[in-house]
This record gives sequence, structure tokens and C-alpha cells, in this order.
Amino acid sequence: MKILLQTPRERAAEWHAALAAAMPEATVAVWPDAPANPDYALVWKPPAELFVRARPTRAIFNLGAGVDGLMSVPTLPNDVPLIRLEDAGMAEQMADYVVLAVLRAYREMDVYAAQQRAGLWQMRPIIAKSAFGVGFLGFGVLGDAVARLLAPFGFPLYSWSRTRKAAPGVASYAGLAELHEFLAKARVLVCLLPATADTASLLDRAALQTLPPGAHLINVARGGIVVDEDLIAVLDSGHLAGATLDVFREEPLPPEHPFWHHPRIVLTPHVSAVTLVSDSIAQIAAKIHRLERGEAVSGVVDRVRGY
Ligand code: NDP
Ligand code: OXD
Repeated sequence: MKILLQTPRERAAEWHAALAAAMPEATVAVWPDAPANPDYALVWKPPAELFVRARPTRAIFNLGAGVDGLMSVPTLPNDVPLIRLEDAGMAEQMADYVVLAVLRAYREMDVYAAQQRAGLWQMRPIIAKSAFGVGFLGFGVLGDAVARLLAPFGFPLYSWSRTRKAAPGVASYAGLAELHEFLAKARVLVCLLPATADTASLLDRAALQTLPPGAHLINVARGGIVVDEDLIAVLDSGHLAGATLDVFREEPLPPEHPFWHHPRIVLTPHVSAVTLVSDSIAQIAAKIHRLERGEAVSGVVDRVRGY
């Protein structure tokens, strides 16, 4: 079996070693080496040239949960299944990150930090948890896992997805017709949607203004879901209390971007859930073995929906 591996260059040796150990029966080529017809390709944001030189015959594995960086490659073969990572150690990281951000918003830690810098000793009234709903915009593998970790803290939980969900303790909203009703409940909005044609710029001024006054946005999905200027306008107007941003339209975030120094924005460099090599390879190797036995696998991307 021939496998083509393409990863960020600095981690190629680590990926190669893990794959070779998990699949000793395979011959692994590391991009830019490229066998013409590998059985499988494991890729992350591949260059267009890759699929010109090497056309996988059995499946293409995306070394991440979001497939936007793969779906946008113009040479992507349309007759081979695309399979994405599902959790693979990312859900726990994402849950830690989001729970921290929700609690920081609820306990107004950024307000206290500003008061500290101003030498101000001033108590703020406690906020009733019943008035502090947390809404998950996107409730798939990661949204569901984050909600489970957040549940014991006692905030009302809401989800919005394409199809209706039945997670215990989480009120489900589905489809565009229910989006604004959902947004009005979310004192904290956690964005965990994939980047698709349908979700591009979904969080514009109208959507952000539908959030309750004092709301907080946590975007850990993709930057293109948020309209940057609209977010800044809604923060500056005081309608939104803050935003925690891990993802951006352009990454790295350009030095001149106003997000960097906005007093109500906390940002991190796309680290809320990093791809773990050993978990990811274990998941992919298990799926390859299933495919080789003629069995179905989960995580196959629906190309029409885009995720
Ligand atoms: P899933 O595919 O499991 O979940 C996606 C969710 O979004 C589903 O609930 C889906 O609804 C919903 N959705 C998609 N399109 C629409 C739409 N048009 N309208 C309403 N709901 C929609 O993905 P994951 O949970 O695994 O990952 C989510 C995203 O997180 C990834 O696509 C990626 O972009 C991002 N990510 C970011 C990371 C980081 O480090 N910042 C790390 C990993 C992922 P339904 O369930 O009904 O299909
Ligand atoms: C992913 C990511 O989609 O790292 O997995 O953003």
C-alpha cells in the first residue's frame, strides 16, 4: 500500500515516524516526493501541484477537523472520498479553552484586570447564571464535547445547527429561520461552525446586534464566519462586552490589524485545539484498515454541504 504524506515541513519527520510505526505494511512518501497514484494521501492545506503529481485512488485524509483548506484546492479530485479528523484529541483541548473563556467572561475578569491597571478597588454585582446563556453556533463533534464539559457550571445551554439535536440539557435551534431566536439567548456565543459558503460572514452586524447586551463572542472555528469591521463596531458601541478570538480571516493576523490592540479583544494564534500527531495517526490508521476490509468509516466529507 502506498501512502503520500504532506504536512507542515517542520513536523514532517514526526508525522512520518508515527505513520510508519502505525502502518508498517505501508510505503510512505513524504511530499514533495510524490508517487503518481498513492492509495491514500494524508494532507493539510496541500498545494494545488500535489494532486497534479499524485492522484490518490482510495481516499484523502485531512489532517484537521475543518476541510476548508482542502476543499478550496482547485485540483482536488472529485471522485475520491475526503475524510476529516473527528476529535482525535482536539475536543478536550477545545473544551478547556472555551470553558476558560466562558468563566472569564462570566466573572468579568477582563473588567477586573482593567480596574487593577487603573488602581481601582470596585466590586461588580454578581450576574445570575440563569441570565447567562451560552449558545453553541455549530453543534457537531466539538460543540457537543465542549457543552458536556460546561454543563456542570449551570449556565443555560443552547445550540444552533443545520439539523435539530437532542443533547440533554441543551435547547436545540436549527436552520436559518431559528438563528436570530437562538442568538437572542446567547450571552456567550461560541462559534464552532465549519467555514462553508453558507457560514461565510454569517456573524455580521445584524447577527451580532441580536446577541443580548453585554454578550461575549468566542470564535474558535474560522475567521471568515465573522465580519471583522462589524465585530469592531459592535464592540465599540458597547453592545458586546468582549470577544475571544482564536481564528482570523488572514493567519498569521497581520500586524496592522485592529484586533491586535482592541481593549475588548483577547486573541490567540489558532491554538484552541491543535492537531495531535499520535491521536490523529491512530484514528487514520484505524480508518484505513476498515476501508481495506471494505467497511464504512465516519468523517466522510459531504462535498455539497462543504463539511
Ligand atoms: P462538525 O462537522 O462535527 O460540526 C459542525 C457543526 O456545524 C454541525 O453541528 C453542523 O450542523 C453545523 N453546521 C454546519 N453548517 C451549518 C449551517 N449552514 N447552518 C447551521 N449549522 C451548520 O465539526 P467539528 O465540530 O469537528 O469542528 C467544527 C469546526 O471547528 C471545524 O470545521 C473547524 O473549522 C473548527 N476547528 C478549529 C480548531 C482550532 O484550533 N481553532 C481546531 C479544530 C476545528 P449538523 O450537525 O446539523 O450537520
Ligand atoms: C482544524 C484546525 O480544523 O486545526 O483541525 O483548525
